[in-house]
Amino acid sequence: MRGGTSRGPFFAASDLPDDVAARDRVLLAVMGSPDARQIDGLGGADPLTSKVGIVSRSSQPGIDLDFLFAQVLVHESRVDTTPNCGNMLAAALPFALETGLVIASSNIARFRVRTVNTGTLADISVAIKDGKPIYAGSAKIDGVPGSASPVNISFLETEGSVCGRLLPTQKRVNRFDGVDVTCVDNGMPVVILRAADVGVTGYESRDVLNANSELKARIEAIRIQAGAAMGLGDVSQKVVPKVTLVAAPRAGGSLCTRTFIPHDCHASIGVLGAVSVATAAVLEGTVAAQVATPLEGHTMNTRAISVEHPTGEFTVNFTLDPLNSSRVIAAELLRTARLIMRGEVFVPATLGNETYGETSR
Ligand code: NQM
Repeated sequence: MRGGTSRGPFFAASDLPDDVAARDRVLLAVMGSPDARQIDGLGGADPLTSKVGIVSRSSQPGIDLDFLFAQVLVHESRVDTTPNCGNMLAAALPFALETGLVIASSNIARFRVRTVNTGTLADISVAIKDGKPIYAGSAKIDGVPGSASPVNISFLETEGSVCGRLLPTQKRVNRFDGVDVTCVDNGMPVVILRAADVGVTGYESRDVLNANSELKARIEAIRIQAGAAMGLGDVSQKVVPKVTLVAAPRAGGSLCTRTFIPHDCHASIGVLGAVSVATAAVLEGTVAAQVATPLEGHTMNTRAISVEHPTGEFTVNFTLDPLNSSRVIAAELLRTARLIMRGEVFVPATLGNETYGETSR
């Protein structure tokens, strides 16, 4: 399925091994990792297309579906389920409708989905016909060609999803290696720094930034210090926190971003990465707020932040606590998704100690 600007296979949890180590061996084989080209599997040789969604009915009261996101590393024999992924999440409900995990009869299917990785909740709605998702439509998201039917996602209280606190260092600004940073977690732990402070403009293309190994080494050193200060321990082997370079907007948005996830520059920006950066932009004094121009037209308890990224922009609409305007109650955004194929994926007959007799579906 394509979910937002990401793509990967989705599985019913009941089709995968219960044992986590065995499950990860299967996922690595499915995607063809570790290998730069993922030549022996389905992975797209890029972190954005080396992702897996695992869906099941939730046993929690008031929650319809559980969605587990797995980042399958391209170059390493490792699967990371620490972070959320709001892009892959956009395909979870269409997958559940396709496979009968949930059944809906009206024109709009609206279900509450828990991202198991961090316990984050989201209300998701899609248009349906005869119980199946409608994929064609006029909604456009930057980073995906053409248009499609909207997937509306309303994230509820994503504060401190991985780190336990919205501002995990309890400060709006920290300084590492002489550079001011803001560490935030509103669905995704992100370290935000001014592009100009690390010697770039923040308007460079993804390819130019990916080729800048000096910049990458500098931000990785900052990320490792920030990760420890955010309570995440040694993050050198983890895909969080992400790093976002910010600069003043230049296309009518609120601020301009280039995000590293965490070692490759994102083609656009992650969903919850955007929610976290946009949240920092509404908190006075943060590095993001220092370069941001909020959009006009907000009310007492709503704000819209348009996050510019390498392939366009991403708008996040916030509902703030009326009693405390630095507290986000809900973040709403638009994604699209599409069923690309359905079928069986084959893994090698023997993985570790298990024998799969050639197939795993
Ligand atoms: O931040 C990329 C993506 C993501 C994650 C990443 C995401 C999110 O674009 O919610 O969607 O940050 O690794 O899929």
